[in-house]
Amino acid sequence: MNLADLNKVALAMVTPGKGILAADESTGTIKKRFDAIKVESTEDNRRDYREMLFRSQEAMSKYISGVILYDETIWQNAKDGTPLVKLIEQAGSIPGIKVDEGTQALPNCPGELVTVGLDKLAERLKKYYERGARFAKWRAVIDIGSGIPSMTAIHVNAHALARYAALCQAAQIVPIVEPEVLMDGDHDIDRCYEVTGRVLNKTFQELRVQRVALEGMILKPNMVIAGKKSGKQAGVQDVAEKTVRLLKACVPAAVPGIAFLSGGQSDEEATAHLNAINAIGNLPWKITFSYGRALQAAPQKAWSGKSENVPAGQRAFIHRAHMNGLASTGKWAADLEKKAA
Ligand code: 5MM
Repeated sequence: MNLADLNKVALAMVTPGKGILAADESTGTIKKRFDAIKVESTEDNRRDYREMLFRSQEAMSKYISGVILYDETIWQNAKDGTPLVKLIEQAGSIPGIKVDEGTQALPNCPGELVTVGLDKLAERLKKYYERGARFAKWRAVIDIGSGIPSMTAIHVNAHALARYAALCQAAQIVPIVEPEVLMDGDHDIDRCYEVTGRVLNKTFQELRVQRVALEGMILKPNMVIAGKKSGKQAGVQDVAEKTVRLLKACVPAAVPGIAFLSGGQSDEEATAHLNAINAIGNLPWKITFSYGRALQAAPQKAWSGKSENVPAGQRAFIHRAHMNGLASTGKWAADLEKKAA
């Protein structure tokens, strides 16, 4: 492992003013997204949609440091035969790859999941590196509910995240470590704080046990936020302060960067929260976005599967990428959204 090079890539992924586009929806997830805009999820439509994003020159070169791809996409070519990976590289952005293979029910833990995909991962990483991937992503999913998460679910998922991260670094690939505490429940912000703390502590404990070099990784956590069904939603400043307080308590300063997931927040909420977190300032890590839905909902709607809508889809993507780029340095303001509208 060349740690200096891993650290260089990790720092590039969190360049101030830029963040990561999570375009790694598995076939089932992208079908759900396409169903919502009444587009059939064919291989060509998935390619056309992602090509539209990767050819958004302004967004890709100014605001997107890296793109997380799904296995199908990393091997796909654009309509003119150029590999999609090349489009990303030509825009000055870094290609990355989702390497987990989704979740399975965790035995003896009703309602809980464990992320799988470690088998043959070393061989897969080698092929992805040859294709151009310089970072990878693995997402663990922790749900909050009555009596969950169990210690077992937190432990097995943290263990798998660390196994994955160690394998990535051995393959000269920067691991994005994503322990996602879902915001689907009716829990309040304090319960999210408590659970996210347990999850982050266990994750870093496992990363240390498995000798992962913290300087060569990126953390992709959830923000500390109330569940979507909670009647007690926290304000933007409360989310920002509790998130920063928890991260300071759990995330070593050796980690170069933190890139949040959006987790089902609205586009503008995800931007406002990121902005408020960065506005607090004096943080030991660079903090940015690694959004899927909060970057793509608007371009998906604007595109709606029609080639004549590609410029509108690209405009919508450029706008969201720009807003989040500003939020990554605490320079976003709500009136910038209205101006664009
Ligand atoms: C883009 O969504 C990613 C893939 O999800 P599936 O593996 O379930 O298809 C997902 O891992 C994503 O990278 C993160 O959860 C962040 O996305 P959001 O939409 O929460 O910002």
